[in-house]
Amino acid sequence: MATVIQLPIQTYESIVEPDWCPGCGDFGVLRGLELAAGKLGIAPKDMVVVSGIGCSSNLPGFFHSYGVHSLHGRAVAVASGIKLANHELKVVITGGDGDGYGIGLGHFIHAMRRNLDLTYIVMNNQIYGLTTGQASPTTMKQVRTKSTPEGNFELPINPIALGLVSGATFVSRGFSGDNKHLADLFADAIAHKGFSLVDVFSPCVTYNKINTYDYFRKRVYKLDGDSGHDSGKMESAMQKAFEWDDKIPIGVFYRDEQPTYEDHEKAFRDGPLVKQALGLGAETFDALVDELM
Ligand SMILES: Cc1ncc(C[n+]2csc(CCOP(=O)(O)OP(=O)(O)O)c2C)c(N)n1
Ligand code: SF4
Ligand SMILES: [Mg+2]
Repeated sequence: MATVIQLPIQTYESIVEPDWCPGCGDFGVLRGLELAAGKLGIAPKDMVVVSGIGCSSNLPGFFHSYGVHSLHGRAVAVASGIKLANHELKVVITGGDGDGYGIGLGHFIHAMRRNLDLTYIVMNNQIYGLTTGQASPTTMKQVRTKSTPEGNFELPINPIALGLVSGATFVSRGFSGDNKHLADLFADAIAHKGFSLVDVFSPCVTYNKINTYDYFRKRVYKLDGDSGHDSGKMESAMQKAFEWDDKIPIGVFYRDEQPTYEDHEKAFRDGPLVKQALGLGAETFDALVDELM
C-alpha cells in the first residue's frame, strides 16, 4: 500500500472567507473536510468539490481545490459527469437538505443505485437557510416555519433509510458539534470505494430554533465502539436508521464493498476518458466544433 503523506489544513484554505452566520454548523463541516483531506493527503489538484445552491452549497468557494458551484438540486448530476470524465479525481459533493433531498432527490437516488465512487456530504439543518427559513424535506412534523405557520404536517424524509434502500455502500451520519468524529467520518467516506453518504446535523442558528446544538448534544450517541451495532448488517443498520426522539445515532450505519459503476464501464479500461485519444482526426474534430458551437 502507498504511504500517505498527510497535509496540513492550511493546504485547503481558500482566499475567500466564509460568510455564514457566526455559529452556523457549516463551519464545522468545512473544518472537518479540511482535516479529512489532510489526513488522506489529497492534493487540491486531485480533488473537486461540487455543490448546488444554498448557504451550505457555498462551501466549495471556501475550500481550496477544484470546485463547481452548480444549480439548485443539480450537484449530484454535475459531480457524476466529472467523475465519468476523470474517475481518478476525488469528487466530493457538498450541499443542503433542500438541495439534495428536495429538488435534487432523483439524481441522489440514481447515483446511489449506480454505486458511483462519490462522497456526498449533506449539511442537514432541517430548513431552507438561504431563502430565510422555509420548511425543507427534513423539517420535523409540527415545526413552525415561514412556510408552515401552523406547524409542518408533512412526514420528513429519512435520509439514512433512503440511502440504505437505494444502494449506497457507505451510509453514515455526523454532527457539526463533534469535529474530530466528523473529520474521521469524512475521511472514511472519501476513502470508501463506492457511493458514500454523510448526512450531517449542521444547525442553522438563525432560522431553526428547534434543532439546535443543544438539541443534538442531548441526544446523539456514537454507533462505533460498544453500541452493539454491526455496520456490515443491513437489518441492524435499518433498525438504527429509525432511532430518533431521545436517542439519535451518529457514525457509520452501513458499509459494504461492491463493484462501482466505474469498475463495470468498459470505456474506462484504457484509463480516464480525459486522458484517452478522441478517436477523431483533427479535421473531423474542427468540423464538429464548427457545427455544434
Ligand atoms: C430552481 C431553483 N429553485 C429555487 C431556488 C431558491 N432556493 C435557493 S437555495 C434554496 C433552498 C436551500 O436549502 P438547503 O439546500 O437546505 O440549503 P441551506 O441554505 O439550508 O444550507 C432554494 C429553495 C433556486 N435557487 N433555484
Ligand atoms: S442562515 Fe442558517 S444555514 Fe445560512 S449561514 Fe446562517 S446559520 Fe448557516
Ligand atoms: Mg438546509
